[in-house]
Amino acid sequence: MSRSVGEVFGAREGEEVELKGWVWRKRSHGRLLFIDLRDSTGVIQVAISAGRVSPDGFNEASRVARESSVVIRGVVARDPRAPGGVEVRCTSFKVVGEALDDFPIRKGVSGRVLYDNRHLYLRSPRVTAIMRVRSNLVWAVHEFFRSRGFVEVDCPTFVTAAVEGGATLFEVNYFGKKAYLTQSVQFYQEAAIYALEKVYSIQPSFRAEKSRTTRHLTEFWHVEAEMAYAGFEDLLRTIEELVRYIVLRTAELSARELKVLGRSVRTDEVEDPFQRITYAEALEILRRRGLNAEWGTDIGADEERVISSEFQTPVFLTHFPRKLKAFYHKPDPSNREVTLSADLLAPRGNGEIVGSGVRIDDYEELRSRILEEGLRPEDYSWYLDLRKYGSVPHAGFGLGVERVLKWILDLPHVRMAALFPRTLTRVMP
Ligand code: NSS
Repeated sequence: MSRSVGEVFGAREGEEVELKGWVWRKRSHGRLLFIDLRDSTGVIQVAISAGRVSPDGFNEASRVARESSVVIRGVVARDPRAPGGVEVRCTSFKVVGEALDDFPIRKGVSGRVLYDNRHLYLRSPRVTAIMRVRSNLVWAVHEFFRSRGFVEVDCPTFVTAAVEGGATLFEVNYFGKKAYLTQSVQFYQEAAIYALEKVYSIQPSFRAEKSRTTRHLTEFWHVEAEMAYAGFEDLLRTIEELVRYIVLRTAELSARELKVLGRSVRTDEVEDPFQRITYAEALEILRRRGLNAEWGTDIGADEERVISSEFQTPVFLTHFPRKLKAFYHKPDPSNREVTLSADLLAPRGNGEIVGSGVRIDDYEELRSRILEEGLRPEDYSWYLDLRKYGSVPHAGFGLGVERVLKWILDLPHVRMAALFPRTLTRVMP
């Protein structure tokens, strides 16, 4: 029976195993060859000596090029000289699919070459490990919501109106009509809570953002949730518990991958209660640090870096002015200039990972905010309808999967967290 590389590391000395994988690296010492065999679970050294395999097998192994697919059989041996202390001493070697050309992914090639060849670069053990951590992270998100009675909903991608302002919409020709790719499924979730009360989704969102930063993708995966009968405090508590759960659970599920990456997750960063500061307090920090920060200043990447550097935990930035937030945000009843909104900033300059808020639940108030923003109530007719039939206080949030992974794994760029990243300059491969 075939075994995975990961299993072989735990196998008995002397056990016979079959492995199916790819040639990651090769070293030749005349009649002794070493192949690092790669599969989805790791890399293991295979020693092929001329005396142990058939002459045909040895010939095939001598000629085999990097990234050819192979099936090998052999005996498990503990050997302190082998990476990870285990090797397989080969008894049979068979090529399944020969590599026809030199593999373009080599040590020292530029980032551009790596991402032009993302379809091949994915095979690198480090990228494989990141994708596994991502999968664990998404699993943790499902566990969290399922254990709390949230229902998963799948929302449309073609939409007809902006959620987060019109500037970042991708337009699509929808049989001669104008449609857009969704920026957020929030409005559909708001409709769904009147049936399901607590819902969540994990879907792609699209933003035509012309920002060349280390944290912007034009297509990113968005964890979003919406809760009926929820207020500001419920909202912040849910976000904090989710983020803490994601970090701790992903670390727990990803021990092997973290070893490959040479990383440990900073679980200490989420142990204490997350700090909270208002927008007004954030401005004071900025001023203290010599930045120009008048009321109404947008909190961009640079400002976020300065603010989050003052805290060891993720920090909630709350009560943004109405003008800085989308029209649906509910004004704070005790100061209507600001909204019951909160962004969560990750430590170490990673910036915003969550955007959230309490929604306006009053029909007339929502309609007048739509008009005030220069939007057309007709475009939001069904969204307004939700406030006509048994409206309730409600709140929700959105969290970017790639941004959270960037923070947890301390990656230099969000593109490293996406299988095939989409950015301002890249839609291929
Ligand atoms: O624009 S957000 O702050 N908020 C919303 O879209 C709400 N409508 C969500 C909701 O309440 N249901 O985006 C939420 C998060 C943000 O904090 C980031 O983590 C992520 O989505 N995000 C992005 N990640 C990567 N690239 C880009 N361009 C991006 N934009 C937002």
